[in-house]
Amino acid sequence: MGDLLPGGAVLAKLLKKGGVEFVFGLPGGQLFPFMDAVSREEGMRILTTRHEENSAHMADAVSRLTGKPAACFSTVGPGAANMVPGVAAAFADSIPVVAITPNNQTFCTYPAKGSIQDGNHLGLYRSITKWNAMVNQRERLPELVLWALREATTGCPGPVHLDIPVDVMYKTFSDSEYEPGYSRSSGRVRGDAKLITRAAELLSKARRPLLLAGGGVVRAEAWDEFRALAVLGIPATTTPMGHGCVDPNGDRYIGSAGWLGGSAVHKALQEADVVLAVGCRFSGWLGLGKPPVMGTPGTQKVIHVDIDPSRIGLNVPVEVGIVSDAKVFLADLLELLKGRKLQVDEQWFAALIDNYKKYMIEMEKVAAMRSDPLNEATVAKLVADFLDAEAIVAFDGGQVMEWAHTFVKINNPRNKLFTAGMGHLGMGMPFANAAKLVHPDRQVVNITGDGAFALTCQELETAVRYNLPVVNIIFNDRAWGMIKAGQVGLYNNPVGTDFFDTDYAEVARGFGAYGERVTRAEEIKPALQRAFAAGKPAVIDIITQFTPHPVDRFWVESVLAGCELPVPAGNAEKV
Ligand SMILES: Cc1ncc(C[n+]2csc(CCOP(=O)(O)OP(=O)(O)O)c2C)c(N)n1
Repeated sequence: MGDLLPGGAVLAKLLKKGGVEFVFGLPGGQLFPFMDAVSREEGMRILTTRHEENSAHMADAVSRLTGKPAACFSTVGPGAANMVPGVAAAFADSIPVVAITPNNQTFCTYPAKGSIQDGNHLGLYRSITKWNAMVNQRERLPELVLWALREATTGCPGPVHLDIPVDVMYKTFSDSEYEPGYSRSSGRVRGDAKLITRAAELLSKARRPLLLAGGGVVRAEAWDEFRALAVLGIPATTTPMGHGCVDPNGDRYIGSAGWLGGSAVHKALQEADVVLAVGCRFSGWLGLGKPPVMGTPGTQKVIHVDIDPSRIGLNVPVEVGIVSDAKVFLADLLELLKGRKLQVDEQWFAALIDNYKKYMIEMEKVAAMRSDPLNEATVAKLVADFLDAEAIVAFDGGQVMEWAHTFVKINNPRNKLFTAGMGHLGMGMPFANAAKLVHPDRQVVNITGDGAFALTCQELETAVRYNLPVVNIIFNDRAWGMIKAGQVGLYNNPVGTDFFDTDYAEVARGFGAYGERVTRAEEIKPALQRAFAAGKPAVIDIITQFTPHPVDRFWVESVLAGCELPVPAGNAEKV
């Protein structure tokens, strides 16, 4: 018989077996065996954050960047509650994360008897995870950890949660008990050949076909196959989750990221006669597949490919629904389409490309305007121009996020960090910190609003402690800009949306990071150079003013669709 290991150490070994390398969390007494074991386990790293939400955000980001699951942990009760927002953001985007909470002893939980920090974590996490369980018996720990990993990473992926009573965490196991094999399905789910043939026929006859990549293409690492399909001469775009699957430098680019992509994407989504949507769920970024973002349901033939059968046909009626992994589907389709003569209306395609070019010219005009304080287009453009092609960019904040989407070119989906499902303000810094951990040699920036930044700015200490020299670029309009604009547009009454003028450069210095405040356009590039040269986490606090964006109308038209607005939507969009 080998060593006896506490449950926490068994948990660490099993997570490693399931491919988990990074574990993020915030300590509590129930977690000592686990933290001790992870720190000693070769090939694993444990990092602590300054708020549990950010542990979950960091695990989420690692999973997006590497394609492998990562884990996060919190303590009992308040810690478990604090970790919820980060797990919820991963759930909304189908990202595999293993969230671990300890709980009080088996003899006094479920139902709880009033121990300190008692919490029904199972109930708390049920609605924000794909699967969750309590380890209700010491013997079941190995089985349930492996089950959790299997659930997180197979089918449509997603976060899972394990609630582990502290006595299970400390009780010892012999090696015959803790070394079960980890078996899970391998290979990829292949779609029905007849349906793929039908999809190929529809596409090859379509006059206005449109290829649409969602997060499923990214998860399946199928962006090369998607691009190969686009090369055949079919217009292609993406959802915000699939952003990067289309080459933004190609001469037939029309924009990406659902309605954030601007007028040509919108035109393509409305006018296409056949839409091939791969790994996409027709979320709000596509107007749930309806006007004003897409055509009237039923007027467009939709070929919907997803790993999850329950999503097919949910928001839009489909002509062909194919349950498949994105990568094998795209390869199969490519084989069928190669050599076929497509019927794409070239005039239509040319009009889309022209529309995109004109849209960008208009956007550049806004960026070229000089104002005091600077407008957000100017700042976004100057930052985008500065970045390397391989920079990893976190998109945080409200209005700033729209302007960043306009100018930052994403050539690889794993260069973009954005919580599309939740639109979760504050994710930028923890996501960027995780990116620097995974890719220490790449430029990593967090483009954010002042409101979003202050939600998680304590993570500057985490970045300093682990030497993660991320550059945080704050568009500081001293307000919840996007929300204030909406209040003004609809009620002419901004309520609680203006801030005190906080000097975030000074805040950064307080945390031991590099900080600089910028007020003029010509200072931006030198400030970025100094921030990257600083060799430590940095904050550039740029004084800006709210700048309306042409896609603002979609917030009103889709987010507030069906509401009785106090003024016509047309007035609200002029905010
Ligand atoms: C966690 C969270 N809380 C609230 C919101 C609602 N919200 C959306 S945009 C926005 C304002 C963002 O302000 P800021 O980050 O300063 O960016 P700006 O709009 O000023 O560019 C708010 C509060 C949200 N999306 N996420």
